[in-house]
Amino acid sequence: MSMSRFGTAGLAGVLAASVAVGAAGADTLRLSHNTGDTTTWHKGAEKFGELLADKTGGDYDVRVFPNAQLSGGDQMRQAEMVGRGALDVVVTSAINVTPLVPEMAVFSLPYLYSNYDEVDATTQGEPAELLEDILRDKGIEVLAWGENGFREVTNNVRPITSPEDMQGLNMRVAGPMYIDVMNALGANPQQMQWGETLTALQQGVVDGQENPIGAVIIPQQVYEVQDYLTTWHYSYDPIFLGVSEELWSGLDAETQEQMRAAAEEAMAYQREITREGTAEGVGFLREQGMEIYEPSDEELNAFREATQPAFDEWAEKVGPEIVDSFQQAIENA
Ligand code: X2X
Repeated sequence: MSMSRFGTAGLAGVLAASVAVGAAGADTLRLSHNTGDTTTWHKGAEKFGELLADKTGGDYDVRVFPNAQLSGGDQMRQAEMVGRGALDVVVTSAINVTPLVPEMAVFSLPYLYSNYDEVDATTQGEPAELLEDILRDKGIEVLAWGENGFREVTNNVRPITSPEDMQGLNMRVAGPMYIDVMNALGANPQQMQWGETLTALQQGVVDGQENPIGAVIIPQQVYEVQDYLTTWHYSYDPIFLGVSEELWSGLDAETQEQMRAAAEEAMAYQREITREGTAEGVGFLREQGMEIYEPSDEELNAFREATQPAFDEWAEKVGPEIVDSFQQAIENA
């Protein structure tokens, strides 16, 4: 969907109204996310709209705005806007919320998780509720957790096989914690909006970036502008679907239940297609001409050790109560 459809005045109107009345008298919720319209984030958001319309008998529907267009391209600002009721719904990843809620960095601590079972024990279990409580205080009701995924590194300079290979590379990163991780590896990190990254890679403004294969690298064709990928799995990033407390608290219990069920089903679907895309991803990327390096466990350990200072620094920012709860659930997974 393009902004021109509304014209300038029309878009201002959409931004001003909390809940717009859409076609056939349905209340239309505006949902913002910060990737393109080919990603699994977008598919999950569209699925939420379909399920919500279905479950509420057409009382509610959803208009999905990709590329953070409702926050002027600023992917970090979406959560804050939902928090104060300026947007109805957000689908975004944990790292984008760390300026508002630093504790959200817990999910993405370098090498916290080794596999999906460990991930699910936290995002689909009690540890995530600790974050939900904090987000509620910031005006965001989290309805369900989905998946951006394990973030893999790509670049145009050389294959990355050890921490030393990262030295001096100009790396685009999304958020503050990744700046510290890249610094620990001796790279030159630069914070940049995702919406500007593909052009920056193409023009050589930066050498590389890191993102998950199934959710982002394949659907957004990162392989067109990057030569090398290493499956270093250094950081996991969940997404979530959250609605503004202002909207949520005004809904009756039945509608809340329908909306939560729609979100849970939509994010379960989103997680499934993301994992499928990731599982088939390495083969596909090779076919597209990328050179893929898959580190051994021993090589992964070298990356883990090199990024430990950033883990320690951010574990302190997150706080021991939350970190312990995550580590405990991971041990029992
Ligand atoms: O900006 C990114 O790298 C992305 C799309 O993964 C996030 O939103 C964190």
